[in-house]
Amino acid sequence: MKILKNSWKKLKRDISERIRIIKRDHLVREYFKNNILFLTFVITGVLNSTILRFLCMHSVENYLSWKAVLADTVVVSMIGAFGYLLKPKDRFAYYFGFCLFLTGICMVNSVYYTFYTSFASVSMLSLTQYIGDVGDAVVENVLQLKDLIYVIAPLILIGIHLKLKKKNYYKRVELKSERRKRTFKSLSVTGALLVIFLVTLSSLDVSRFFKQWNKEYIVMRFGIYVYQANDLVASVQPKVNSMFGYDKASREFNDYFANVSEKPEANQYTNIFEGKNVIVIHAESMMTNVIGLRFNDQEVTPTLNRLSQDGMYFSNFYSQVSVGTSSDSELTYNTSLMPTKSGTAFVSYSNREYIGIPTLLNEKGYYTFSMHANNADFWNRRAMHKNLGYQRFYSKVDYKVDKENMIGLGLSDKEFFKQSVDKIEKINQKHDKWYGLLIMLTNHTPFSEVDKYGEFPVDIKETITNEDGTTEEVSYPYMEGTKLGNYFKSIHYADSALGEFIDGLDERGLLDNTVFVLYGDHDARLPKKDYNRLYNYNKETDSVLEEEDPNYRVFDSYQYELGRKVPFIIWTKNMKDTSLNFENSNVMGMYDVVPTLGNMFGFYNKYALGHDIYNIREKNIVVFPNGNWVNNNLYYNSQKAAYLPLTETPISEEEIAENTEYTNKLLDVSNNIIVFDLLNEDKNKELKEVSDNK
Ligand code: GP9
Ligand code: MN
Repeated sequence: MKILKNSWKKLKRDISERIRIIKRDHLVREYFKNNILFLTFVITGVLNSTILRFLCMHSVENYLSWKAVLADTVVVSMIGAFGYLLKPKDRFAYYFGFCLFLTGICMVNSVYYTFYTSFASVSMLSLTQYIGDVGDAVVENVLQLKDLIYVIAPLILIGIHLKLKKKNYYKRVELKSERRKRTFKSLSVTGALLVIFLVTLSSLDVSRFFKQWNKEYIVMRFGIYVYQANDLVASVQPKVNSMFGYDKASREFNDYFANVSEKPEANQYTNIFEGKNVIVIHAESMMTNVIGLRFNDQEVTPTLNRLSQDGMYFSNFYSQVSVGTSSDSELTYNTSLMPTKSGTAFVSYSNREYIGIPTLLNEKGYYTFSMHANNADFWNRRAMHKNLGYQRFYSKVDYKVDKENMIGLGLSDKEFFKQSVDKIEKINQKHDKWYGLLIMLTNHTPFSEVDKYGEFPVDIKETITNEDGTTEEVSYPYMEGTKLGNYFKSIHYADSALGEFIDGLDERGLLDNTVFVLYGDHDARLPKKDYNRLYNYNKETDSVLEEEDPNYRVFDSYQYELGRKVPFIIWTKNMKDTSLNFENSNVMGMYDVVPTLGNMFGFYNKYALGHDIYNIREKNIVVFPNGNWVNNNLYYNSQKAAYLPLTETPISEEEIAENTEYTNKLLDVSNNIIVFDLLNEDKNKELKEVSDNK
């Protein structure tokens, strides 16, 4: 009896389960039937974006990136949800219009990517030279079949539309309340997907989204539609920023430069390098604190040590970057202007007028070029290098990039330099005087490809003698396995690449009449706790010394800020033991490079914000984009309104107030120069006439 009862129960359960499934399937089918237009719109929109990633980025990881698929789904279904607010008869026009728009985005980007290995930007359309370039590109290649594949979306939508028309779908009557309900339901699902998307974002995703220097990354994680919307906002922002306040900005600008001389002030270094060729190294994430550092008696950076010992070495030199990192340091190095307060000069303000070192050297008969074996559109360099005056920008397409030669972001520095020597040799044969900037890449965060950097142990090795007289080698982990330790391995690689480059140039006689300049572009943003381990390692316990320990070295936030110094070196082959071979330890910033080098090479930019270090000497001050500043006496933190004295010299309240005011003024003037395009004489003449006539 009991068995019978149980079997009956089981049967009942099975039957109800089946009914539920049938019901559910029915519901699903119903849903598909009732929402076929919306779903077609969403699926084809997501499909197009996926095809675009597939055709452009050729890697499974990229085109099947679920984050991008999710983001695309959110965007397209959000647009789609509002279609339900319309009466059924008007719905097709709505979906079709948006479908064409989204298809257009995919097509334009597909064509653009073929030419520029990057995604399109709305801001580029405001650059006339770009319209020319892109226009030509489109005309020449309009027949590429792959760019037409995206029309599949509107075609499918038309197909579905015709079917629905036959079935009288559009004649249905839907009450306003029902339409609202359907919109709300679709938006709720979209909202849930959005939440899932947002919570899965990493901090790297978020930071790259806002910085916008790596468009491929944004497309890979956020999809093409979010990328384009993000790009649109970023393109409009500079226009909004420059809409108000021109008169005040222009007045302050004129006041600021009123007493600046039209000619440079001469000193003992004036024109010492006039007419010489120049090689400038933009050393990615190279910091001063590696100079002289050793592990197990091996130098971390033998090349850098040699250059700093045999050349003119500025040991108290700071980079002044903001969120634009590499590009900000290129801006300040070339123009002596500070990074902008919002956005980045390279990405948001590339159509402004700049006075760059290359432009000034072009005027002196130099041939100028830049080299970076990475995507030309990273940090919008294609446009900005041209704007700064580089006559030729050698980018990834000019290099042979094989899988075996890749480390981290792209072509390894060793291979980059090797191929660059050939190019420089050709340039040297063709041009009398030349100036070239080479941007390194391998020593880039996260410094994780340690197996590719070559052997460089950062442990502590010791030989101990046992009681029986035998010896054995012991090792304490020390910096092994830490990010800072990996950084040392990476910088050791970059340094050896640099060494090979110098040797390569020398072998071809390219150093004989050349001045070699090197700057670290910014610090490597390494964890404070790793520095603490570097300076306070207790090998007995394999941990950090207690703060009470007499050997404990304080490494607080001030030490961290001061430790962000980067090297700046001017070196020539025969400088060793001459009057130019010395260390200058006055505080100096990237913005002092234009006036300092200008004096040596005989060019001048009246609108430089820094100073020739040989005129200002120990009175110099370096301001940072966040309002902090440092001079030889103290480091001032503007957020905390606190400072760290660096010498015994007494510090007065007035000195702090004066320097803080100077910093704020300088940052304002610099920002206004870029936002209001104040170095553009033609434009400003026009604006002045308009305001005079008011
Ligand atoms: C990109 C490279 C790195 O091409 O210069 O830029 P960063 O991340 O240092 O700004
Ligand atoms: Mn950089």
